Amino acid sequence: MYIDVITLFPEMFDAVAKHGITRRALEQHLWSLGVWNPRDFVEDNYRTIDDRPYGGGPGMVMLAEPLNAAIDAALKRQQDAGVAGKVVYLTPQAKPLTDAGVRRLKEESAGLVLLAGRYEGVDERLIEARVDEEVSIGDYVLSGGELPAMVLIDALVRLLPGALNDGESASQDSYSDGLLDWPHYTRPDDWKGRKVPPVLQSGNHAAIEKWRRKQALGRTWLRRPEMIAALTLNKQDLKLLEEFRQEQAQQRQQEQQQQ
Ligand code: 6GU
Repeated sequence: MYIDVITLFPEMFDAVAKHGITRRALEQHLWSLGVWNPRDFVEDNYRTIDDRPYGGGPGMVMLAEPLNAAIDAALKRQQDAGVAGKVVYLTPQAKPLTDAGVRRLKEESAGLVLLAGRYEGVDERLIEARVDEEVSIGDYVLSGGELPAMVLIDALVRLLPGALNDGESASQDSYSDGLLDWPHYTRPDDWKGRKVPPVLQSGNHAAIEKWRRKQALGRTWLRRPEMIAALTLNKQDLKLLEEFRQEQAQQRQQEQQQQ
């Protein structure tokens, strides 16, 4: 996958290029990263990339032309590699990204040009003329599109075949099946009086699998009921969820008796 980013802060992208799973995938050539600073596409001595908004008001607006030239350079890198890039603008004025949205972006295009804005925004005419899609990462405001672009990059790269090793990919499956993950434990088996659930040390793999499924269903029901409502659970899952509810009610009773 070809990813190019238009940003006034190219060094920020060291976070994905030089660390962790995204770095390893970059070294394996599963993806490539180009970073373009619109300032490098400005002729004037001050290298101006923004100006005051027409109509007045606070803040500054990014100029269309330096962004336009940077997008051209980014698309040329992708076209030279035989990839038709799609231009994505990271902005809080869009629908928030979902697991399905990340998978769709990955399938739709082998090339993405991510436009990370700063200040109050980008001249609307640049968006009309050059942007194919707008993406937000959630309903809160950040100071720029760089962190959202890196969130999108991380989510995309994890999906590329070979990016995760066997141990890493198991945990990934659990969100794509529409459920939250089950709880995890490691040594010691008693930490400050808190014990590991005995079933996990039983060696009974069927029982462990059943316990994990029950916990995933129960957690999702407790924390994200709307996710459970979106699923059609089979008989076995319905039974597990019912067991979880009963165990949970028992635990609450016990806690009340202790008080
Ligand atoms: Cl994509 N950009 C900014 N500036 N803030 C955000 C966002 C994007 N998504 C959520 N908040």
